[in-house]
Amino acid sequence: MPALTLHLAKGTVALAPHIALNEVGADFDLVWVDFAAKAQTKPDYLAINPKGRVPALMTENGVLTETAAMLNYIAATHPQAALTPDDPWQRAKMEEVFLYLASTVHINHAHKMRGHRWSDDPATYPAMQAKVASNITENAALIESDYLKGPFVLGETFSNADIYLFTIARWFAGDGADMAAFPKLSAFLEMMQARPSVANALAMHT
Ligand SMILES: N[C@@H](CCC(=O)N[C@@H](CS)C(=O)NCC(=O)O)C(=O)O
Repeated sequence: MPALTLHLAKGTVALAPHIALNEVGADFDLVWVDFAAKAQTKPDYLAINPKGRVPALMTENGVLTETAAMLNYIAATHPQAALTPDDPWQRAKMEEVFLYLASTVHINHAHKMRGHRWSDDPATYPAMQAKVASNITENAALIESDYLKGPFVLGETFSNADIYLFTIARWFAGDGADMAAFPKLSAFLEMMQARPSVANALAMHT
């Protein structure tokens, strides 16, 4: 039985650890959480991740949540794949992207579907949804100008930052960003889709 089990749902940020597990050639199982049935809110899943979110990664040490932590763990336990740069500056730049994606971009995106997290008044949800396109467009512009050196986030070296950025940025068009305004990011998304680890995971998430 594989030592790693990833709990995930389609169309979510759980795609990132799924790609990373593919990338390092890990032996792992997938357990799909049925969002349509709100399985993430039910006791069985809350026993795995009390936050009621995916992804959650079951390891020999226990459960790990938070995408960025998971990507770091997968990289550290499979050093041959070099998903984390050795150079302290490059590593810090990767973490900078992780934190921006987790704390700003993903949160902006969540205002489209998950307004109930911020307000108990459904009448406020349309106003939150109306801000998503402009917020995400602003985020995409910063990524295009500052965070994507090209062809990869860190330049010539592939890293976990590419996996995380790909996962989040593929939502941008659906969030209302005009991707024609972001040629570097668009080329990045296209390049990443062709990568075997990504294509294999994507085939299961659509
Ligand atoms: N900070 C967490 C966020 C996880 C998260 O919000 N996941 C979403 C899917 S993208 C989720 O599980 N949502 C379920 C819900 O809100 O009920 C991470 O990066 O892992």
